[in-house]
Amino acid sequence: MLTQLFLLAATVPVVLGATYSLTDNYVGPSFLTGFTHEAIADPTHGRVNYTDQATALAKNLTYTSSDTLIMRADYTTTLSASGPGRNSVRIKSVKTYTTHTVVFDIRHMPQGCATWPAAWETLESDWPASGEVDIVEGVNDVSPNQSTLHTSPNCTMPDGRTQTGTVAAENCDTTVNGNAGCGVKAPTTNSYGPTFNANGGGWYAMERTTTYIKVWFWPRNSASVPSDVKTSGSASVNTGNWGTPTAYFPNTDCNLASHFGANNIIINLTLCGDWAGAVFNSDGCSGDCVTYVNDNPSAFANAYWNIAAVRVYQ
Ligand SMILES: *[C@@H]1O[C@H](CO)[C@@H](O)[C@H](O)[C@H]1NC(C)=O
Ligand SMILES: *[C@@H]1O[C@H](CO)[C@@H](O)[C@H](O)[C@H]1NC(C)=O
Ligand SMILES: *[C@@H]1O[C@H](CO)[C@@H](O)[C@H](O)[C@H]1NC(C)=O
Ligand SMILES: *[C@@H]1O[C@H](CO)[C@@H](O)[C@H](O)[C@H]1NC(C)=O
Ligand SMILES: CC(=O)N[C@H]1CO[C@H](CO)[C@@H](O)[C@@H]1O
Repeated sequence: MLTQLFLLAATVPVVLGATYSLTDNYVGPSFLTGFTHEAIADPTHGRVNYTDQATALAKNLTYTSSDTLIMRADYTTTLSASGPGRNSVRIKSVKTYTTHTVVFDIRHMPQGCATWPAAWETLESDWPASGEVDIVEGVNDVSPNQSTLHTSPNCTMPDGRTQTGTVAAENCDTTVNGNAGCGVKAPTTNSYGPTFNANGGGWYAMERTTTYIKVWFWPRNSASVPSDVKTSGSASVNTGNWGTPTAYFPNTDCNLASHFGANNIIINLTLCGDWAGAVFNSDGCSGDCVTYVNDNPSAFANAYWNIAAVRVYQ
């Protein structure tokens, strides 16, 4: 009996979740008012020209219908080597969020050599002091497909966390390990890129409290996706029913309250740049990344996000 009790206690997550109510339901056209297009120079030095909303809509790089947001890189224009990069999109929520839960219902993410898509949260004007949570990010169609925190100093993650993913690194401090952050790799092969897309995508969710940050991923056909995640426009979610997260970032060796402030939700797609460009050849892509982007527009036909919804619960 004692053994049973002990086993039971040992398998229950240390911190259970909570119930949250829907506060922002970004679907279709509401992305055009709830998010801004950031026509900025890519801070990660990608071969892109981030377009403003008017340009993105006029060129159909951003497209919405009642239940769909499409955002893509241009896939018809051959670029001049001396001109700007390939037109692409980067959007940022108008609102900022502190403690909250967010669900991304994604049907397709950008794929192809040179692509570097990311769905993440930060406050650009106060980075890294306000923290950064990369919910899904990868390059050139390959792993790590990981979830990562990037913070100011004195924030590390402990061994032995209750999570399904595998640890890539434990120090979240941007000033160490070349800003690799403390990442956890998703265990499922269909969590990123072509396999994610072939499977109809799925749901990424992130819960941020003052004591932990958790990230979950469920493939589209998963038998274990919670009903409140699966239901479009679900009025509330109970993260306590969501099971073991893919990534669990507790506050045991990191004061999350002091390392994370109000963050925007950001979705971007760059090409080449500091990460995708640096590992282009070792990821199985041929030639020079920038030349590839300039000369091969049709290679970017599948470099698009198709997002059903981003739902924020507080
Ligand atoms: C680059 O983006 C800017 C801002 O949206 C836009 O005005 C410009 O036309 C784009 N460049 C090209 C070559 O399309
Ligand atoms: C714009 O893009 C959407 C989504 O990819 C597509 O369905 C639509 O046909 C495109 N419109 C034009 C005018 O090309
Ligand atoms: C995602 O990462 C896992 C390892 O954590 C790996 O097995 C899988 O192949 C990766 N998926 C893709 C599409 O790269
Ligand atoms: C580092 O964080 C711990 C809590 O995780 C705190 O007790 C300690 O004072 C912090 N040290 C510094 C130098 O900020
Ligand atoms: C995919 C991509 O462009 N990701 C980057 C978006 O921009 C921020 C910085 O502004 C980077 O940290 C991301 O890696």
